[in-house]
Amino acid sequence: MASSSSVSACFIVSLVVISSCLLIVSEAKTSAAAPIVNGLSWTFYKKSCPKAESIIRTQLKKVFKKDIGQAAGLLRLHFHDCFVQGCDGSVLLDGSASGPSEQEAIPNLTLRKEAFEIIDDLRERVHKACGRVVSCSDIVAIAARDSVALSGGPDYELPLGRRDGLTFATAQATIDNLVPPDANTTFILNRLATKNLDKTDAVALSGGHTIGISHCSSFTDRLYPTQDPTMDKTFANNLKKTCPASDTPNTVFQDIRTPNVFDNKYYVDLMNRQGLFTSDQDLYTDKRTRDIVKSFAVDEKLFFDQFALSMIKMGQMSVLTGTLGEVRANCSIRNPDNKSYLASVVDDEVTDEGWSAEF
Ligand code: HEM
Ligand SMILES: *[C@@H]1O[C@H](CO)[C@@H](O)[C@H](O)[C@H]1NC(C)=O
Ligand SMILES: *[C@@H]1O[C@H](CO)[C@@H](O)[C@H](O)[C@H]1NC(C)=O
Ligand SMILES: *[C@@H]1O[C@H](CO)[C@@H](O)[C@H](O)[C@H]1NC(C)=O
Ligand SMILES: CC(=O)N[C@H]1CO[C@H](CO)[C@@H](O)[C@@H]1O
Repeated sequence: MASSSSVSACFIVSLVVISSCLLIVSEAKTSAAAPIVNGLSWTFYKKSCPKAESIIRTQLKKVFKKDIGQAAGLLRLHFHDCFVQGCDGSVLLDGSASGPSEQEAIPNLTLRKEAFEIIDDLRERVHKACGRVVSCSDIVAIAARDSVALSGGPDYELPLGRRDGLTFATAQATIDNLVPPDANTTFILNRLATKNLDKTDAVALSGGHTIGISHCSSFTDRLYPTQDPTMDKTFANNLKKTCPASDTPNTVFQDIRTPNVFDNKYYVDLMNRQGLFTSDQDLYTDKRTRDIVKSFAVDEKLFFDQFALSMIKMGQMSVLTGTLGEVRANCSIRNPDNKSYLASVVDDEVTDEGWSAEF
């Protein structure tokens, strides 16, 4: 961890000159980035599951070697989890007899099935190593970070310690909290403002569309019956070939330049009027966000640094910490109120003293 190694560097230096120690400490905080909410910590699993992050990364390297497309699915899963009811793993919960869940809402119908399977497989691996200590919501956050890093994007430390929610979000809450692809910039900025995300966050986070795919139905409103005049004509004609009708079950890449690489080409696409959704292209059309798009298109490092900051911010929205929520034994269902069930799935969670010592 950046923070712990810089603390020891500080100790050694402080024997010599105290002023350079202070300098190192403040630099370390900047590089660890972003303020963090109460209850999360940069070193949360240091004692209880020190290998958690390396187990996840090692496994995801194998998964992506077979199919790099899964990285996009995992990144999007974290976004959906956080926007609806906070980053509490609610997106993973199966619906129940009591009504439709987040999973059954329209936007979720295009979440990849494999993403859910990968998350629960990671959970099983981590719980085998450490017991039921690491939450599903943290695993989703780590997997999203690793998806970005292993696709060529920025790598960054994550504050951890999220707990899993006890309730799934309704299908209506999902629609009310996510952003539809036909949204304009006003809609996006207003909705993100309700989550304390500003226009720079909006433009940076939309850069997640530098990887992954989309189904025809998500953008054919820009092709039929009338073609969106803000869309490049050659680009539109190619989309029409793949999507001759809005219900064609085909998919296209979101970033035509480098579809599987996490880079800043998404913004170059926008400047060439090759953004796939209205929500993408309007960020370049709208005066309030246009210069941010341009700045990311010409400076990849600027985008990477901002993306990491915005992801850390998004990843802390309405998190449950401390004794709130639980650590699920199965990411798809909340823990049954049954001690022998929990004992039968995995070792029991470490004692309260065990994890509270992490703060
Ligand atoms: C501004 C709001 C956003 C809108 C309107 C939006 C909309 C969409 C839509 C409609 C799709 C395609 C679904 C399909 O047809 O298969 C999609 C895919 C995707 N989105 Fe977003 N999204 C937004 C923000 C984000 C954010 C913040 C991230 C992550 C940081 C993200 C990451 C992704 C990824 C990686 C995919 C590809 C998924 C895959 O290949 O399975 N999106 N998004
Ligand atoms: C943006 O979309 C909203 C509806 O969501 C609409 O009322 C508004 O007129 C649109 N603004 C512009 C500038 O197109
Ligand atoms: C988790 O729960 C789901 C839903 O009940 C079930 O289908 C699945 O087999 C469970 N997974 C494990 C690893 O027990
Ligand atoms: C508790 O879990 C055990 C082990 O899975 C199961 O055999 C038992 O039926 C469960 N009891 C209740 C009351 O759900
Ligand atoms: C990818 C995924 O899990 N999607 C779910 C969305 O909701 C439907 C209906 O419940 C589920 O069957 C899907 O599995």
